[in-house]
Amino acid sequence: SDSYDARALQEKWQARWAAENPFAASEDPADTRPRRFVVDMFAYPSGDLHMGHAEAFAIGDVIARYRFQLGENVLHPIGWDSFGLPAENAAIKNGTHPAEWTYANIETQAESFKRYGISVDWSRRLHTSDPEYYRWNQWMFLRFFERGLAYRKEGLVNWCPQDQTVLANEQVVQGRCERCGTEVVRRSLNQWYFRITDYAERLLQDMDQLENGNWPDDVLSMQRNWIGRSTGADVAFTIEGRDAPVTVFTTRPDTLYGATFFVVAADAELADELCTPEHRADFDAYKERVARLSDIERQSTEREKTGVFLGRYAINPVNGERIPVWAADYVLAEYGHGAIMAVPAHDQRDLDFALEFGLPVREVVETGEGDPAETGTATPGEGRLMNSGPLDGLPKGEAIDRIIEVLHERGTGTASVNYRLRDWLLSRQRFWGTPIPIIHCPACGEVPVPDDQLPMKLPDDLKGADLAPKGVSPLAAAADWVNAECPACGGPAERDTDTMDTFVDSSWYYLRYCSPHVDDAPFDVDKVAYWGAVDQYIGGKEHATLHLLYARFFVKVLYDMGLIGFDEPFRRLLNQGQVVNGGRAMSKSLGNGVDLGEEIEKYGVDAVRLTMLFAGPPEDDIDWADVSPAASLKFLNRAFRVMVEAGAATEPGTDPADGDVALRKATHQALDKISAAVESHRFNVAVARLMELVTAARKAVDSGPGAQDPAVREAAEAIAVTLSLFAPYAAEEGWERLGRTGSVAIGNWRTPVPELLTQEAVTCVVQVSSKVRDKLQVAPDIGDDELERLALASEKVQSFIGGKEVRRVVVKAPKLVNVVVA
Ligand code: ANZ
Ligand code: ZN
Repeated sequence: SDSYDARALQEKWQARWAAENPFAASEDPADTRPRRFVVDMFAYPSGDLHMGHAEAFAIGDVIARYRFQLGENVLHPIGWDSFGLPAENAAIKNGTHPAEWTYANIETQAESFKRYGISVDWSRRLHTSDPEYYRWNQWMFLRFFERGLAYRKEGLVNWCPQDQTVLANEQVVQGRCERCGTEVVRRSLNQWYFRITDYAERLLQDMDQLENGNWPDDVLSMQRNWIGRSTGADVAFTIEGRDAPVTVFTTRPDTLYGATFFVVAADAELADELCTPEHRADFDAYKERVARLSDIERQSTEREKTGVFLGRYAINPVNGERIPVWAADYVLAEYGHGAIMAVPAHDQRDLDFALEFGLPVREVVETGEGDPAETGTATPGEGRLMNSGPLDGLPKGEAIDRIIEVLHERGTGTASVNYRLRDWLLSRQRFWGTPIPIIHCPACGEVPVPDDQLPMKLPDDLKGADLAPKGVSPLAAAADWVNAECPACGGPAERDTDTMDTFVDSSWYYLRYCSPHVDDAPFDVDKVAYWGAVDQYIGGKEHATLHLLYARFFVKVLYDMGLIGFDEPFRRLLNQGQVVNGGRAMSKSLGNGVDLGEEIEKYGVDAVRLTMLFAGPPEDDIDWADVSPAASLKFLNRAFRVMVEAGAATEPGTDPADGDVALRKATHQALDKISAAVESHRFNVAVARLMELVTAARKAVDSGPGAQDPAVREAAEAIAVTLSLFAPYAAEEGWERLGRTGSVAIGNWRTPVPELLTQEAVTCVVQVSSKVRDKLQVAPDIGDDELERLALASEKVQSFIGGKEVRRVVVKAPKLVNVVVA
C-alpha cells in the first residue's frame, strides 16, 4: 500500500532485524571506525514495558542510532536486572520459584523491546539472575574480600519489618523502606559490608571528570552531599574516672571555649560504659526509646530534644573546665566519633538541648546578633572570638587555624576530615539474589569459597512458602544447601545464608556487555580496553546516589586491581524526565495510568516514539495529556507519502546538482540543524526541523518543480535518513520505496554541502524613535542580541541618537530595530 501502515511495517521490519541483527557491534581489531559505547540503564522485569521505559529507551535509541548513522562502531547492548524482591514476593504469593515469574517477564519485555525497534545487539543480551552472570558477582566479592574491602561486622542496621530484610542507608527514604514504604526500625545484626568509605575522597575528587555538562549538575551535587565531606578537628577530652580520653569531631574547633557540656550517642557502647550506677535505670529506659527511631527522626531539628545525664564529667582541654556528660539521640553513634562537644551558643541543636535541660550557654563568637540564650536562636555565623583566652579578637577562620596549632602542640587534637558516607551494607536476608560465597567453619572462621567452585548456585527446589520472610534468609532453612565442607580444613561447616544487595549486580553489568559469553572471567580485559568507559549512559534520576555511586566505586576497585584502564564508568550521563498524565505521576490509585501496549495498538511504535521525543527536552517530564500521538501519526503519513512519491518519480543515484536550489538549501540546512540538535540532545528541536523539511518537500512536489525534480529525491532521502533516528519503521520502508537497498539506519548520514548552507540576506529596518534611519543586510536567523549590537553600531543611527539617552531598544529580528530615545 502507498499509505503508511504502522502495524504491517512493524511486522515486516521486525522480522528482518531479527534475521540480520543489524546493530551488532564488531570487535575486529582491524576495524578502524570510531567506537561508541551507549548504554541504557537496564530494565527490571516487573511485568511488561511501561511508558517510562518507552521514553528512556527512545532517547537512548536516538543517541545510538545517530552514531550508527555516522558509521561508527557502536556497542548498544541490552540486559535485565533480574534479581530482587518483587520476584520473590510473587513467588510466595503464587507458590512458585522466583525464576518462573522473572524469566516469563523477561520474555514479555524482550518481545516488547523488539517491537519497539531499539537498535541493540541482541547477541549480547544478559540477565543478572543467570548463574553465568552472578558467579562473577561472587568472584568480585572474593576479590574485594581479599583486599579487605568486604568485611562482616555486628552493628545497628536499618530493618524493614515488612520485607523482613536489612536495608542500606541509601534505601531508607525519610525513615521508610524505599520499596514498600514501611517505617524502618534499627536492629543489631552481623552483616557484610563493602568498604566504600576507603574510596570517599576519590569518589569526590574524580567528579571533576564528570563536570562541565558531562553529568547533570544536580546529580553531582547529590553525590557530593551524600559523600558529605566536612573539615574540622578531632579534639580529645579527658573523662573523669576513665583512663583513655574520648575524641570528638568538630567543624568548629574555634568555639572550644564555648563548650558547656558533652554528649555521647545514646546507642554508642561508650554511653553504656560511661553511665554511672545512679543513672543506669534512666539510661536504660532512654536507650530503649531511641532504638525505635530512624536517623532522620533523630536528627530532625523540629523534634524536641531528649537525653539523660550520665553522672560523669569531661575536662575541656583548653581551659580545664569540668563539663557534664550526657547521652542523647541527636548525636549519631556512627558519625565522627559518636560523641560531641556541645557549644549551645553557636549550634542550634546544642542550644535546644541546653534550653531544655537548663545547661549554660556561653557566647564565644561576636556575631552582632542577639544573645542566643535569650533569643533561642544559635549564631553559627562569622565574627571575632570572645571569652576565648588567646583566641580573643581573631576572626573565625584564623581562630580555627590557631586553635588547631595549639591543640597539636599539646597533643590533644589535630585537623581532621569526616565523611557522611557509610560503608555499603551488602547482605540481605532474602532468597532471590547472589549467594555470598563464604563458608563459616567452627575451626577456620570465614573461609572463601574457592574460585573453581563458583558459581555457588541458589537451590532450585525452594518455592512459595519456603521463601516467606522469617527474619533470617530463606536459605538458612534449606539444610542440604547450608551444610558444606570447609574448603580449608575439610570439616563440617555452613554456608553464609545471606544474599547480596542487587546493586552489586548493577555495579558492573556494563563491563560484561563487552564480552557477555566469556566463562573464565567476569569480562575479557582486552575487550573492555577496546570499548573503554561507557560514552553515554541514559537513565532515571532516582539512581543519582545509589546505583551511580556504587558503580563508580566498583570501577575504581577494578582499576586498582589493574583489570581496567579507566576509573570512572560513565563519561556522560543523561537523566530523562518522567512520563506523567494530567500533571500527576501515573499511579493505580489515581487511575491515570497510560498503557504503552494500548498506545502502540492505536498509533504504532513510530508515532509513540516520535511523540516522546517531540514533547520537549529529554530531561523534562512529559505530560501525556498534553501531547498528541495522533498528530505524530499524521506527520508520519505525510513524510511517508513524500518518500513514496519521490521514489516513484526518480531513480536512486539521480544527481541532485541540477535540482531546485531552494529545496536543496532547505534540505542541507535541515541536515545541519538536525545534527547539531541531536548532538546537544535537543531531540525535540531535531524533530521540528525534520517536520519543516517534510513541509518544504511537500510544497516542492505540489506547487513547485514537482516530484521529478532531483532535489525532491535528495530531500526525501534525507527525510528517510534523519527519520530513522526517531521512527525506524517508516524510515526503513521509505528508504525501500526510494529504491535504496540495505538498512537505512547504518552509515547513511549526509554531510551538508557548505555552499548550500549560506542563507540569503534579509533587509532590517532600523528606526530611531520610530523614524527609519538606516537599513541593514542581515542573516535571516540572526538573534535579537546580535541584531541590537549591529543596529547600535551603525554610524547613521548613532548620529540620530546624538547625545540623547536611549530609553529602550525594541528588537524584532530579523526585520526591525527601534531605538527609543528620550
Ligand atoms: C562543636 C560545634 C560548634 C559544632 C558549632 C558545630 C557548630 P557536619 O558538618 O555534618 O560534619 N557532630 C559531630 N559528630 C556528630 C555526631 N556523631 N552526631 C551528631 N552531630 C555530630 O557536622 C559536624 C558537627 O556536627 C560537629 O561540629 C559537631 O558539632 C556535630 F558552633 O562541634 B560541632
Ligand atoms: Zn575449617
